[in-house]
Amino acid sequence: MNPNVLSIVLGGGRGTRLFPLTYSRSKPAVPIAGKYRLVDIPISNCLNSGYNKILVLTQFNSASLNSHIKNSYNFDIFSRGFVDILAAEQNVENDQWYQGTADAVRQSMKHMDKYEYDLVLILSGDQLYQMDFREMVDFHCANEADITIATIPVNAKDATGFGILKASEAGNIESFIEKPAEDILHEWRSETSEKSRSEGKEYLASMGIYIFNKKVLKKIFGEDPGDDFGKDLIPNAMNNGYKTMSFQYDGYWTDIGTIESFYQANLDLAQDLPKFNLFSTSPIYTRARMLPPSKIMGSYVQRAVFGDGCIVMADKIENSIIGNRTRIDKGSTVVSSYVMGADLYQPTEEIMENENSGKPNIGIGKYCYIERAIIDKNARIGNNVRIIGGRHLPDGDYDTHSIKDGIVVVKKGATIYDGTHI
Ligand code: ADQ
Ligand code: ADP
Repeated sequence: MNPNVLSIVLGGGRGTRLFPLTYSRSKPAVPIAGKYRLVDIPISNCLNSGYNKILVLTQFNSASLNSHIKNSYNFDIFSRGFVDILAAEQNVENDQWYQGTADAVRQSMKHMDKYEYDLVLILSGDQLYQMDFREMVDFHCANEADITIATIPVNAKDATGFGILKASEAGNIESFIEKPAEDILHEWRSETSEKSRSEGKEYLASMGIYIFNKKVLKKIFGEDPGDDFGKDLIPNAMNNGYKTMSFQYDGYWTDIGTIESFYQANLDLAQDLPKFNLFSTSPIYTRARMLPPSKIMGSYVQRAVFGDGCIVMADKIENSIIGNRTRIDKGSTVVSSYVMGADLYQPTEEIMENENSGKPNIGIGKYCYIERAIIDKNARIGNNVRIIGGRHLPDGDYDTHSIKDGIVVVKKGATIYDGTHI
């Protein structure tokens, strides 16, 4: 069995939970792990599974996402495949944005009809995981399912944020509830594996990864006006007798839709044995940039991941991700932070000129201390700046930075002048 699969990446609504990283770019274009973009994760999983017909649905067709996709996914292996962006568009029948995940796919059906496919694989754009979708497709076909949902055991604390389901031993989903309230959660407990139970994971959550038979999806769209898969289409389809299966996944998977989860998932990559393996035989694809190697001078470095083309003279870099083209000057310390880097190198004359006039250069200046922060691209951090995130800081949004869950997020291109303390 080798069905023809069309993959759809749900690239996000406004991405408000990731604000200010999504202030000037669409969610799929948010940089992760020092050299990738969020959208590279689901796209790479598709390509590594042999599925090379991919549509990315987004509300904001930003130049940044377009240029990333165009520059990254055009080599020979895609000769019969493609990665295309479908942005919400107004037309004669519809002048609305996508109203939800199902509506985004519904509105894209007319474009999807141009392609030959048997199955639609629907993926979220804000999750970090490595999964071979062929196993899920085989499971779907072997069970002659109408719909298959990838699922994972989670604990009670996380369960209220997910679609929770109960399935038979064979994997038939018997009931489903989107984001159950805390007071009824106990009714949704499942028999999970011994290992999961020992980790307190007694609930089976939907990973928001779905396979639909093409005909079934079209039929459901005709019957159900609902806007969301989790809230409307999935529970309704089950009630209407469509065969819905649970494909249980037991690898690493995490949602990175909030600043805190995004920060944690990034920093985890710098640990001894990260749960997400960047050094795997299944590569994460991204744009090939032809940057020079990174240069590090006189720094104490512990648990850090560097992108390409960095120039680092810092005293200390610890537990941090340092993105492409980052420049960190003498005497500075960066701890538990994600520095995204820069889009360009400033010419040496400009750097000298700024040093003389007191304007901070792109990167981190001299004698700074940065802890528990995300520094977005092209930010200019002057000399003797102290940014120390932590629970003592209340959430807030300011000209140059935002604070969420104690994490200080310096905005893209912001200038933090010499001597500033945050
Ligand atoms: P959520 O993640 O809360 O729950 P949602 O916010 O609808 O669901 O997002 C799913 C994906 O679709 C995300 O990648 C999001 O960015 C994207 N998306 C949302 N609205 C969109 C729109 N209008 N246009 C394009 N893309 C859009 C879902 C399921 C739960 C499941 C979790 C797992 O509903 O049942 O447990 O995913 O993370
Ligand atoms: P974002 O990461 O915020 O989505 P973009 O994708 O819009 O950023 O920008 C990245 C690209 O833009 C890079 O290829 C970089 O070469 C180019 N770029 C951005 N700003 C400048 C600039 N000021 N000068 C030259 N190139 C730039």
